[in-house]
Amino acid sequence: LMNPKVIKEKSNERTIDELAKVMLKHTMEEGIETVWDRFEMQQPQCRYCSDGVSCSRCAMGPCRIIPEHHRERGVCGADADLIVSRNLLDTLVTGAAAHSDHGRDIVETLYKTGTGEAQGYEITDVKKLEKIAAELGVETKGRKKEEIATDVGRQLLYEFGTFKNKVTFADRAPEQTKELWKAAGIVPRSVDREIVEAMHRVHMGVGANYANILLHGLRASLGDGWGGSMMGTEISDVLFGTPTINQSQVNLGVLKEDHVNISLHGHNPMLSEMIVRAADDPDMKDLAKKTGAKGINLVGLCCTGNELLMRKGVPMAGNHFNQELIIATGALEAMVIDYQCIFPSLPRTASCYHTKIISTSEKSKVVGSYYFDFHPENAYDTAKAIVKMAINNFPNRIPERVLIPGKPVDLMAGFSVEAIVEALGGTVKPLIDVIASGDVRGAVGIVGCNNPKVQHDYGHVTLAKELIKNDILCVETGCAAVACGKAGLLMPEAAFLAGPGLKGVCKKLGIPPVLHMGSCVDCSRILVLLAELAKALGVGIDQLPVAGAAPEWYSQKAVSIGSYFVASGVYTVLGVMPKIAGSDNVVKLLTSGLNGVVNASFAVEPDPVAAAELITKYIDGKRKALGI
Ligand code: SF4
Ligand code: MSK
Repeated sequence: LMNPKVIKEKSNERTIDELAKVMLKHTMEEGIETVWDRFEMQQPQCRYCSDGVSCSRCAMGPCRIIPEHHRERGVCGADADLIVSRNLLDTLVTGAAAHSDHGRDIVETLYKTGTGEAQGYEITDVKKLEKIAAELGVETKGRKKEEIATDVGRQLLYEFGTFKNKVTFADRAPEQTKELWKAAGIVPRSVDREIVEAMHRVHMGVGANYANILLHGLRASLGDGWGGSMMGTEISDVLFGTPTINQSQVNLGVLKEDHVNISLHGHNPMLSEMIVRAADDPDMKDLAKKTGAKGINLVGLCCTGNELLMRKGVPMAGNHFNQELIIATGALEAMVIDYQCIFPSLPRTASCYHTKIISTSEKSKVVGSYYFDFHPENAYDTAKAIVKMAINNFPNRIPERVLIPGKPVDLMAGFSVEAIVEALGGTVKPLIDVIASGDVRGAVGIVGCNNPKVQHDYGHVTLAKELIKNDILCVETGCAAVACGKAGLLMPEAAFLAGPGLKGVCKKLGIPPVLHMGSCVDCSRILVLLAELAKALGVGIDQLPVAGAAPEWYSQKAVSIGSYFVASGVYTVLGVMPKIAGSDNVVKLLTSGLNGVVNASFAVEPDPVAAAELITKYIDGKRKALGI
């Protein structure tokens, strides 16, 4: 058993989220293992793997590059540059595949909604469907929305394959940006092709030129950002509604002691939107009352939570590192998971409480969870069965073990590009005007996850606070947005922390200095916003006074996001070093060489205060180049 002083120190060191601190203390006292404990147990982590110079790609290996012991090549002859670049491409396309497969699931749901095969889904945003139809050349005149949806779905599904040879949404980028892609040979041809080709290129004896491998990584990431992810975002909007500005609440305090609490965790709104509808079913509400609960309380986690928060204002329980802590409250009847960012050990955590972990994706079965075979065809019935299971678990709760650690914080969310443009009065011009006048110096997209290498939420919150102080508007997605929500930065009142120019703009528009733009796939919303701004100014994205940052990233998806930001012309600062330090050439290419290709590059800066300085300097340089 740990001594109380150590417990207190550790909870303070591990997170800045005040309610998470309470829960961390509780888990340590109760002997419940968390991500931070496992991270500690993994120390020291392998130096060769950390530097990216270990390879176990084929059966002649595993190999490691250890120059001081004259091990300069793997058995096949691959040197450090090749091993590092192949590993990085592998990581990147794992992320691109995750996003894009999510996008495909959504597009298939649209298609099946059109053909009448899907159960319970509707086409909610017809205007957006028609806009996308026009981009794809799908006829809309005199046709039913279901017919249009079927054709739009079919056209987008073609873009995963090789026949069409086009990712239509990439046409949304400004001409200057597309010219850079053409010159570099990185125009994405199809969503799946770039990913599969990457797996081909990393096979032993195929790609042997590190620069060529990394360039393909940029192309695959563009297929994700402007393809798979953008489809995920856009078609989710068509099915479930384009987000509008709303108010809700965030942190573990959103749990209700007298309600059946169900958390929705993962990424894809296909299932969680149905759970929202099922929980509203009068039969379910009655059943909840019969078990002695006052009602059903749905709360979000990670990006499924962000999807629901953006569109439905469903309260958000927390980000990536809150997923174990919410179980330890003893007040959670069920955690419903779809896929991505779900700790495989959750059923182990849940086994210490009455919580049921309910998995729903064939792709993401988890040992120890209850599995429901969820498909668009059985969506509503399955959602009801899941809600019923959660309700029936309410009597198993042990009231003496319940610890809801505090009160929730208010936040504002729903800043889709459409909502931002509406708040600006119908065009992006007012935003350009305040950037030109210097009231807003620029904008930064802060995205990504939590990582135990960084104090939980510290990177996100500190960077955002430093940037807004410098009159730089922040737009955020994923766990970064949730971190800032918990810290109170997603409310208009947070404008008092901003510099005078940004403060004035926020006050005038009634918006926060940090805007929540959605889930990880919604980083594509940031691309669309950048494209709109660049086109209005008649420049490429690389010329805008903007930057990207991922202060606490951990996932392969974040590597793809960072890469499509850079490939689109956005300088991007990472708070965690990728596994590339073993190759000076790869480091050089990514941190400076790409400037000669896409006019943007990566930087790594673990200290968020120093990262803010870097970014501010960069933005000032871009302003100067634009003559503003
Ligand atoms: Fe070793 Fe080359 Fe095989 Fe990698 S691909 S494990 S470096 S032999
Ligand atoms: S959930 S990818 S931890 S942002 Fe999208 Fe959060 Fe990162 Fe997952």
